Order: sequence, then structure tokens, then C-alpha cells
Amino acid sequence: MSQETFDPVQQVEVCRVCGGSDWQEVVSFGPLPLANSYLEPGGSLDDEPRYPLGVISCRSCRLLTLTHTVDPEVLYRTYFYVTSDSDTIATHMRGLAELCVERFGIPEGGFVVELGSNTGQQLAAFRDLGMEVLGIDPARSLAAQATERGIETLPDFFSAQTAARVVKEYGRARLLLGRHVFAHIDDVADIARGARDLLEPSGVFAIEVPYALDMLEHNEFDTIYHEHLSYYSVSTLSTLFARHGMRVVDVERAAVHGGSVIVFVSREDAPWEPRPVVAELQELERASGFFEDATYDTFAGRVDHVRQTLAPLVRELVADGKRVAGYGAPAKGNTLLGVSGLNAGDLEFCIDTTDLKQGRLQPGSHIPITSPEHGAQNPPDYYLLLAWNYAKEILGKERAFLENGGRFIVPVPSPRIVSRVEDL
Ligand code: DWN
Ligand code: ZN
Repeated sequence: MSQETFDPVQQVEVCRVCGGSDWQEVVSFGPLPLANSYLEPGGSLDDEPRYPLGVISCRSCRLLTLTHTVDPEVLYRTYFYVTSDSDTIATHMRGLAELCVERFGIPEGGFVVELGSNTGQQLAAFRDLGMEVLGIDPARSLAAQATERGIETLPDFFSAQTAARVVKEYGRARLLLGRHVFAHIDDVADIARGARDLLEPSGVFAIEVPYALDMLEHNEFDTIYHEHLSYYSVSTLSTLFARHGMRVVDVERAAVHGGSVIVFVSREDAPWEPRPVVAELQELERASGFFEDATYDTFAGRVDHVRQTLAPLVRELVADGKRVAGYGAPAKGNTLLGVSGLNAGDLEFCIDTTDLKQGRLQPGSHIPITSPEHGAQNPPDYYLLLAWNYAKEILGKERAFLENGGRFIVPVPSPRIVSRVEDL
């Protein structure tokens, strides 16, 4: 395809799960820059690419999907997100490795493959338990970094084709894992086929995704950005895998990233009987209105409330002579800033622990990103908590800031000011 005709944006017409095309419009955030495209200072800020961002819901299987897809080559080949080294995530990863090994009886030396394995932190937890591991990640620099630390990682997208190559070169896997990557994938049928081929007959595919029920309930609309193509429920994932000769056999809810589910999928003829929790969660989803249009209209109304109240709250504080900065520069913060219209005139800076982000500017809002040390030396009066999914951990370690009169603005479900960890 020539440069002139290549369009990295495609409109979603057909449901990637069920093939349906009866859509309910949920929210529309207009064109926004890519949430992980942190800008070099000094570069031109005028020609920042922006892509449509909105969510629709399939009335047949209730998949929530973005209205448009952006080509994964544009999104992931150069990627700034490195798996957080926060205590919350490190503990979660160790727990997840133990859970998989125990529940599905993976023996020592069992082969574990992870897609979207990033810097290899999760696979290191499996290796510590005696497993053989292999990572697959398209971000070339991350794959190289992981391989350097001893976690062999193929610099590739996972697909049925990659799966066939792994089977040939390494053998079949006991466990295939995808943490916060499955919801980023458009051709999920290809992934399901690849998973089926890659796994031993009794193997398990463990998928961790943000739980759509939590997103709706806690108004976590900022987790909507171009990388997150799908927002899954257990019901929708069950529909998907049933179409590919597989079934959901277990589900764990986890508090990470605003509420996630780890869904365990095996071949229909594998020796794992679905646990009662699978049906229980599907029933909870039904009872929560997951299959009704009204639920999505209510969500859109709550999003609108944040959209209309957050910027005035911050601007009132600034007009009162208060200094406001952002805490964290997570990708989702850029949806929040973009949707609420906050920019460098409102927030002085955003602090973030990620070296790669420091010294750059937030996409869209152009707020400079600095180090936590800079924040400690120039404490603002208020921190807008962009990384709200780590609220407890962050407020716990920012006791000095709070004791000196500092405050946090927690943006979702509805903006509020917090001065103590107990108020969360
Ligand atoms: O799916 C995805 C999720 C799981 O992770 C990706 N597409 C991208 C990413 O989303 P995110 O950027 O919203 O993730 P986090 O992990 O919520 O980002 C937190 C940010 O906050 C990081 O940049 C690190 C930073 N941070 C900090 O500066 N101080 C985090 C903590 C805990 C801190 O104390
Ligand atoms: Zn559908």
C-alpha cells in the first residue's frame, strides 16, 4: 500500500465478537491525540495527530467498542508504557502467577507464554516459580529490554501465525497469558484460534482485562482511549470463546486498574469444569442492566457531569491563587484532560515516576511532565490524581504533602477533594 492511500484509522462496522451491527451510541469525545504519545519539548505542537474517540455498544452481545480503530503499528511499535513497578502491581503479579500454577496444576518446568509481555515483569514471577517462559511483545525496545534481563521475548504481535511459529520452535504451552492486552486487539477471532493451537489440550488462556461492569459502575470513562478497543464483560467473553470451541472455566476479580477480571479459558473438551462464579458473574451483569440501553445512557450522563464540573473546580482554585498540578501521567489522564478541557494554563506540571515520560509534554494538553522529586521541592496546593487507580498507595506515601495542608482532587466517579487516605 502506498503512503498516500494508507489510512491508519478505520471505522468499526461489524462487532468483532458476534458479527452483529446494531449499535447503541454511548459516548463521543471527539478527535483526541493518542494517550501514550508524550511529546518532545521544542517540537511543533501544531500538527499533533488526532483521531476520533467514541464508544458504541453492540445490542446483540453487548461488546463495548471504540467507534474507530487506529493501526497497531502506529500505536505500539514505539511505546512509552512500561509495566508499573508499583507495590500494588508487583503484589498482583506474584499472586496471579501463584494462582494460575495452583489452580491449573502447572508442573515445574511447565511452559508459560505471555502476549504483550512488556518488560517481562510478570513472566519473571512465573520463572521464580520454576516455569519455562517466553514473552511476545511488538514494542521492539521493550522486547529487547526483557530479553536482556533474561526473559526471552519475541518482538512481535501475537497472532495465529505467531502461535504456529512458537509451537514449532518451542512446543505447546500449559498457560497463555495476556494481561491488559486482549482489550487492545481488533482481530480477536485470530487470537482465539492462535490460543487454541498454542495450548496443550488441557492448557489455559488467562486474560486480564478491565471489567466493563467496574468501568460503568465507577464512571471510569478516562480508561477509554485509542489503545482500549474493547470493554469486556464475562458474558461477552463467553460469547466470543464459544464461537471458537472454547469456554470460560473460571473468573477472578482483581482491584487493579480500577477493577479488572482475570478470565480463564480452555478448550471445550479440556478437563476443567466451569466454576459457579462464571454463571454468577453473568447473572450479576444481567441484573446490573448490562443488556439494557438505559444503563449506557446513565453512564453517558455521569461522564457529562465530570466533563462539566472538573475544569470549573480546578479553575476556581487557580483563580483563588492556589497552585494545581497533576499526580501521575498515565495514559488515561490524557482522556480526562482532553475531555474536560484542562491544559497547561490550568495545571503547572504533572509528576510521574517513569523516566521516559519525564521532560516530555502531555499529548493534547501540553502540560510538562516532571519527576516526583521536582514535585516534592515545589509542592502545589492540590494534586489532580490522574493515576487514581493507585489512590491508596499514593496517598499513603504522600503523608508529608497531606500533613502540610496539600490536597488531592480525585476526578472519578465524580470530582471531590480528599485530604486523608481514610476518605478514599
Ligand atoms: O492497558 C493499559 C493499562 C493497563 O496501562 C495500557 N494501555 C496503558 C496503561 O494505562 P495507564 O497509563 O493509565 O496505566 P497506569 O499504570 O495507571 O499508569 C500510572 C502512571 O502513574 C504511570 O505513568 C506511573 C505513574 N505513577 C506515579 O507517577 N507515581 C504511579 C504511581 C503508583 C506513583 O506512585
Ligand atoms: Zn456483538
